[in-house]
Amino acid sequence: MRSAAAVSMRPQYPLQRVPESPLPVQGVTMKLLFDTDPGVDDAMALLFLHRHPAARLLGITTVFGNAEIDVTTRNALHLCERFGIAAPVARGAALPLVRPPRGAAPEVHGDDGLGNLEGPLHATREPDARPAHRFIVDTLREHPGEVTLVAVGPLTNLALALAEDPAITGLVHRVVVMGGVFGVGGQGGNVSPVAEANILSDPHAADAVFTAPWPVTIVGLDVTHRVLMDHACFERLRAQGGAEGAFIWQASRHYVGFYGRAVGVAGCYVHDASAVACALRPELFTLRAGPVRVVDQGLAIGQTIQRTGGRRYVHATDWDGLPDQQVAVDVQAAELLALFEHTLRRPAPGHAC
Ligand SMILES: [Ca+2]
Repeated sequence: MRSAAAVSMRPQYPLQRVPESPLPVQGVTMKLLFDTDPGVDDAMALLFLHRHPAARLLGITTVFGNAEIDVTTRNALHLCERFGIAAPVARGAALPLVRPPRGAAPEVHGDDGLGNLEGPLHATREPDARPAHRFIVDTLREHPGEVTLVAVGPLTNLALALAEDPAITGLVHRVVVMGGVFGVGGQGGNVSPVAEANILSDPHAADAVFTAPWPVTIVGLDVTHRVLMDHACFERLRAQGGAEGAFIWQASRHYVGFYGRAVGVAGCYVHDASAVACALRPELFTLRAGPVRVVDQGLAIGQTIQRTGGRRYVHATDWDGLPDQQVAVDVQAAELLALFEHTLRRPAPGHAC
């Protein structure tokens, strides 16, 4: 990985309209890349992708975040081996581009990043020889216009890929990000009053990703905090979800405990899997268009701000000339949860969720 100092934060793109991005026809396989920092909810999202019949996972790229990069990469490899996921895993960034790392989150995701599972987590497979950002560039070039890039961790790998090859903005089908919070309905952040964890972990990278001329959909806390997976759903997955469902139940015990103690909810919010759902079923979300910037210093570091309604401000021009991105402002939560559960559960004819 190149050093942070060598990375240009804002590659100079020719100003262009973000092309319309037609959705794949229903029933047609969707090619996806999954950028992730497993992470309990990352594991849930990965297994959701793995089990969905329309998803063709081309690769997994890892990033620091919920745990250190050695741990998140080991966890991705372990999940692939454990559940027969053939997609290659490419190891990504160990540190943010500019700011100091925030450190891992064992209080949320456990010391092993996967909820303190019993026993050592083995992985005999080796990662792809390429760093994650090069793997992303190569994959987008191999499948021009076809790949949906789902990113559910800090956005460092995506920013490095943009810096290395700005032309990838014209090669991706769509980018779907789990991150940020936009104050919809008074929703606040989860690591500061205004910041969400993935964005605060690398605000410079997030700003580079959101201001690049490619189609980005941002699934933030405004919607993920409306998708609450309750204890009954976890129990149904444990009983009827096969090996994946049993794993999700086991790995989520520590995570659900954190939510109960720290947030006061019974179950957990569905963060990363909501981004996967948005990639697979975007009609479940209400989106709002407008350019998005990220505060990269000071009291509000990590805050995501969208300029809405096409309004221009004479004395605030930092949003001018940037592409409209899509921010999720509402979600059909019950339908999303049903999609997740039905995808993970073994067929159980005559038994409704
Ligand atoms: Ca994550």
